[in-house]
Amino acid sequence: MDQYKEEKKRIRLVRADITKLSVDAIVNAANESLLGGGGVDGAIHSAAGPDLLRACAALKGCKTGQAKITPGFQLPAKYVIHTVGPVYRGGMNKESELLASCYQSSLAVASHNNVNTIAFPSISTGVYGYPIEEACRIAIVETLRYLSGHSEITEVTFVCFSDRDLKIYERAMTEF
Ligand code: AR6
Repeated sequence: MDQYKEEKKRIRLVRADITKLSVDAIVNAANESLLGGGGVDGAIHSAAGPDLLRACAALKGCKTGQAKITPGFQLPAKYVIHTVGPVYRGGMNKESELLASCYQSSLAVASHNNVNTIAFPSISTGVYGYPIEEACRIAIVETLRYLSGHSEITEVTFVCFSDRDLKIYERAMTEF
């Protein structure tokens, strides 16, 4: 597909720990309480320090599919954009719309806060059980669509936590 040839050049795939990245904003795969958890959420809170939890508490939660922003505190990233992915319950419970909404909302919050470079983990594909082959197609297609209308976002990094996940993202990128 050549439709997104230019937008694809603004996407980067890496295998990394997202807490180490020096980008304008990293995205957190949070839960509706925004009060921390395991997985990437736990890693982000421990790297950012306790001020992040205080800032999150002031946000009074976040609905599934939406996104809210805080400073990055002790992280190299300037901001954390917290989004809440859907729990995967077989795929017939609006999971794909809600996951698409996470990417759309996070990118919109980025644009509104002068964020040019943003890094996403693979939202919902850990504890929340979303099959990564499907989830990463949603991540890629929603990002490409957004990038085509928003030149202010200059780079989107998809951060994979294993070689297996990176290979799945690399394969999916070739489909677009
Ligand atoms: N850097 C990049 N990716 C990571 C890191 C890291 N440091 N650590 C884990 N991953 P998960 P979810 C990957 O479970 O499925 C929390 O308790 C991981 O390999 O963190 O959206 C929240 O509070 C996987 O590919 O998030 C929620 O309750 C991806 O990040 C719940 O988990 C997402 O896995 C959210 O579940």
